[in-house]
Amino acid sequence: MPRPVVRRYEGNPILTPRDIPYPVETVHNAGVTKHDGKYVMLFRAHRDNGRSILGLAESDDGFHFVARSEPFMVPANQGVFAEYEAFGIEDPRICRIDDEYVITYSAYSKHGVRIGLAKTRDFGFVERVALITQADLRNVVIFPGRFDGRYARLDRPHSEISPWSIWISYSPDLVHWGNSRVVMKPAQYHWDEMKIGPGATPIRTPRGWLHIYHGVFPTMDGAVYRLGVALHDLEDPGQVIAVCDRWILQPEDLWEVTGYVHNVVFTCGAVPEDDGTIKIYWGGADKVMCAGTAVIEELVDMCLTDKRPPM
Ligand code: M1P
Repeated sequence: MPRPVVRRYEGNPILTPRDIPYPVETVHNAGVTKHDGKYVMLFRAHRDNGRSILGLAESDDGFHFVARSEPFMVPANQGVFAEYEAFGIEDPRICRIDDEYVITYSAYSKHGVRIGLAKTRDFGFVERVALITQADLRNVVIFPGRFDGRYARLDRPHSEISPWSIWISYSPDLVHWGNSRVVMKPAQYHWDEMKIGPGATPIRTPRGWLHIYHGVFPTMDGAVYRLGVALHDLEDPGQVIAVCDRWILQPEDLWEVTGYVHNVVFTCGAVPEDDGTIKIYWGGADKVMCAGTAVIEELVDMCLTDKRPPM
């Protein structure tokens, strides 16, 4: 049997609700980065009212994480953020820009889902900056770079006519976004035909920005969430160089196949290492956190050799 491109860590799941020192039902969909030599994981956790908060866990090796005693962020209780976070905050992504970490997260309320942007320098103090989308747009990942002086992000609006595609937008200041256009669409009768969404913060490689995204396939037994890879142009990330036609990870382990939502692997974070590998983190069945490793060049090769036709 061929070696899997993503090697699951043998100690999966790496973080579960039982590891959290406050009551939570799930620990999943975490953004992960390195800060001061440590891995920092911001995870989503459901409380037993069904609404989500963000917790923080730290690790020396990227696999053994210890959760802090208190949540990192809970829905705001005053001002504009309270209005739009009332139903919970979810799916954080972390992007390092200069000496700050920018966090994007889904903010749910009776008005729909928006994306909040917060900043921290040290994962101690965190400051909410702005709500950077209108309603019904999720999965914002920011590129860790500037393009002609502008920031760029990938996101995923809801639309019946062009269902759940990936778009790019640009901003001079991370707060005001525009020049939006679609860059990737679900491929009919492929593993990601129902919807796709940005996943981990893109990784810069010599051959392009590597983006690990999620794709969903509808079955008679419900939706199946898998992970795939795409390559974006280094200077112009709105140009998709290649999308791999094969998935790189699908639900297989027991805790990916069954949990809070069955048959889900969902990523919000991946950390490139100096040795050319990448640690990929994913939520298993919306219940636990898992990790695996891959060789970055192998993922890039997959994009280019198993490239699907342009959208
Ligand atoms: O339950 C699977 C996922 O469903 C939603 O993701 P998306 O909108 O991209 O399909 C989110 O609720 C996500 O958190 C969840 O893991």
